[in-house]
Amino acid sequence: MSLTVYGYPNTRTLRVTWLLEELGLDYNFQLVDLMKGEARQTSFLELNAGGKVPAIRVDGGIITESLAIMNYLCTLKPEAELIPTYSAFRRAQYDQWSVFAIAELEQPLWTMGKHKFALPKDYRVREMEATSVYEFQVALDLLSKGLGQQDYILGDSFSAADILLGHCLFWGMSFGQSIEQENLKAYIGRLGVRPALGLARQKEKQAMSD
Ligand SMILES: N[C@@H](CCC(=O)N[C@@H](CS)C(=O)NCC(=O)O)C(=O)O
Repeated sequence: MSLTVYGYPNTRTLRVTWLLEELGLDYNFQLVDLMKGEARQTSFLELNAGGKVPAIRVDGGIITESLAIMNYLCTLKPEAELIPTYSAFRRAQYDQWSVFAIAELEQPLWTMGKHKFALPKDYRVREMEATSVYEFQVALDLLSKGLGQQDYILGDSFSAADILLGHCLFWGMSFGQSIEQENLKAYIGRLGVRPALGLARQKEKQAMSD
């Protein structure tokens, strides 16, 4: 099977490359330089009409949307158990926290990003910032309660939901958001030292210098 990730550093692409490194699957990283407008070029729009990364090509087929890509990749190596397969209830908890990451934790960060740099200038509303900061803090409190004293969001074992949540937490820090909950600080520390994350970051760096 041949697998290509279309991506750009410091974006949601990291969710996919981090997961691939955790799974130990081979892949090619194809840089789509967002700063040079490559995502808006016809060749890329033919792959992803939305002009966004990440996208993956698997044996000729294209998948977009980071969560869908992640869930698909987990099915390629079910024995890694990065999505629970042993219990429908566990799977539902995995879905709950993945959707929470996208809908609650990511959404205010993306709103901040859109109104700072991503939207065309005329559509940016400065006042969205305060609302988004507030919403991110509400989501952090919910995550903190859900995590409790567990090491990972589903308990003792690491899952792909931790990648999504961890990515949003790193994103929040890079946007200068304060994260005061002690259990979240420890969670960030635990996720941040995973070798697979380091390998994924190296791959991105390498792609930029090739
Ligand atoms: N919902 C999509 C969002 C993808 C997305 O917005 N990607 C950003 C980078 S993180 C992008 O490609 N932006 C380029 C653009 O909008 O021009 C996902 O989770 O994959």
